[in-house]
Amino acid sequence: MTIPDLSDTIAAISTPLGQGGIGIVRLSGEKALDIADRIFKPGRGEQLPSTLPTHTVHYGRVVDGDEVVDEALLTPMHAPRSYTREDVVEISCHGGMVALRRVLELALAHGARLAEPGEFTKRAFLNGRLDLAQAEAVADIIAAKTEASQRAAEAQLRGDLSREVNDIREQLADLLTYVEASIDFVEEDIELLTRDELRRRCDAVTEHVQRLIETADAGQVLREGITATIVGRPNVGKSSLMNALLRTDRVIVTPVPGTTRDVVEDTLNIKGIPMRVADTAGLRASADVVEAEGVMRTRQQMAAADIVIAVLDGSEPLTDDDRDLLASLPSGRSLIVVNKIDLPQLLRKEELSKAPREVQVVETSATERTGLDDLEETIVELALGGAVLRTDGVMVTNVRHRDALVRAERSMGRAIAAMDDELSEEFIASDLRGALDAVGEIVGETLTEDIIDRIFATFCLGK
Ligand SMILES: Nc1nc2c(ncn2[C@@H]2O[C@H](COP(=O)(O)OP(=O)(O)OP(=O)(O)O)[C@@H](O)[C@H]2O)c(=O)[nH]1
Ligand SMILES: [Mg+2]
Repeated sequence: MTIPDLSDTIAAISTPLGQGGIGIVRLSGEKALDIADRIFKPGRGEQLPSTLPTHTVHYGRVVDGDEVVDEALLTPMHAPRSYTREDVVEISCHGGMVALRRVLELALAHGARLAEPGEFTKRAFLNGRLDLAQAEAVADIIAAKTEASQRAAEAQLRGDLSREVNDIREQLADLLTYVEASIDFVEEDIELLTRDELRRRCDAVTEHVQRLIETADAGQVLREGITATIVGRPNVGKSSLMNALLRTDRVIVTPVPGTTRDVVEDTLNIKGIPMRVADTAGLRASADVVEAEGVMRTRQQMAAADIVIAVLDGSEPLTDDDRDLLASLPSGRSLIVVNKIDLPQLLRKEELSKAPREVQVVETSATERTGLDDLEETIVELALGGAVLRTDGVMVTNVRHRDALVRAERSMGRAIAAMDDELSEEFIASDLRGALDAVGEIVGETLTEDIIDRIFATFCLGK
């Protein structure tokens, strides 16, 4: 990997765009302190920002020549004790867009370059403060939608995943050394590690890799969340159920069938899993033009969602529209909700066999708020598909990491097969190296620059 030019000093607004009490302009690089000297006058005394002690906060004014741009607080953080390991200056000014832009423009006018998205974190990575898995965790923390996903990202930032990955890399590197040594010493007929011992240790590494892969299904659900669509014929209580899950009156509910005409989406937290849920227009065959369009959108939603929640009205016998819906439920990712169980029940349960066999049935009353816990549990079960959400231990949440582990596992499989077939050491060594490279991608040891650039490009500006 070629190291990109780190000599530029970068600057960006690091707080969200919009109005806020305060906003922060951040600078990082060799000229950060020098630029601060030119645009910031500390409140008392004639001291220049570059002479102030590191990690201290100073009141003063941002100035453009003689003109005062804003009152602000300045925090210098000298290299290497900073986020990027470079000299960093943070200027906290008033959080209006005009003030922030002017401070940023001043920094740019005095020699800084506008930072690219994720460039501060990229520098932290390139300067060895974080490895790639940890750097990715920074973006995950910012994007986390539930406490559980935030906790998983925080553990990754702390280095929990990196430690396990580095442990695997060390073991692989050891094995590779033995195998390569036995290639070099083949004439002397020295066997540094017996084939049995080598085989045993390869199995152990493979198992470790597999243990991590096993956490990835749940991990991905936790990081990326799932999407669910609530469908059913008009008036069965879809919107009421959506509101009950959200614990708000987000969607309009009326006794008139056909109330919801478009797809209404919101995000909720289901036992720690972020879920994007969509309430849809009731499905029925005969409908006006507007409703027909709604029905079409409902079908699109159904096709795209991870989970389809089909709602039936327990207080009425099944209708033809219900039967059509049950027959069209995608198997493996649907569940049936029999709603309105607070009313006398006229729905005959035997008829639910119209649905694919494995579809689970949950009974609720959206208005009385009963059965919701059961519903949430069933949704989580379906989302995880047998995978377990761990509250302790390392979890692989990132598809990129999972993909690297799967490739490592395959390489290990080939290495073990080569041993079993008593092939020469060269074959075993090449597969072990393949596994080592694959695992190294997770922490960023073995990746090309453009892939690394692509990873950081998904970060937000100013991070
Ligand atoms: N008794 C009872 N009434 C319910 C329940 N859930 C919903 N309702 C009522 O059923 C009617 C329709 O509810 P909605 O939530 O608007 O139904 P919907 O499926 O979204 O209907 P459309 O948007 O028209 O497709 C309203 O009058 C609700 O108060 C329930 O569990 N029990
Ligand atoms: Mg509705």
